[in-house]
Amino acid sequence: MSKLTASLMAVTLFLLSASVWPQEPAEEMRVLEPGKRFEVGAGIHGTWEFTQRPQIGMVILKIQLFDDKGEKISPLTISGRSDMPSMAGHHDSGDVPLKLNKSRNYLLPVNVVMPGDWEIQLTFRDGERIVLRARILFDV
Ligand SMILES: [Cu+2]
Repeated sequence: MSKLTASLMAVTLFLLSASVWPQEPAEEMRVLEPGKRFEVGAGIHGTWEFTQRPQIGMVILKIQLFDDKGEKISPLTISGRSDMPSMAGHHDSGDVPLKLNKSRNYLLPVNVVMPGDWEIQLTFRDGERIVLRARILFDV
């Protein structure tokens, strides 16, 4: 192999390994602040809110994604898993896909069965690829 071929291959491998998505260490899952936009990466940002103040019973989490022009977009799939951190596993919903409605809102019903601290772990995917893992914390 010529020196030129070898260096071209090295450059190609470097470019292939460089991702447009930020790396998100699983053990430091980012907390998404209420009412603030969060960066997903690759020109996508999002917001989240509950459709009403969280209370005992079914609450609906709504997530919206936007491009850098502020247009609402829906290129990703999102799943969410709710539980109480102080009672880990007791109310684990399992990983549930958010439903995309006609207004391009991603919706997740969360069954809040008791008062206390709650967490929703979110996974954002582009096809099969995980592009963001993050969590939402709230108290009821
Ligand atoms: Cu509990």
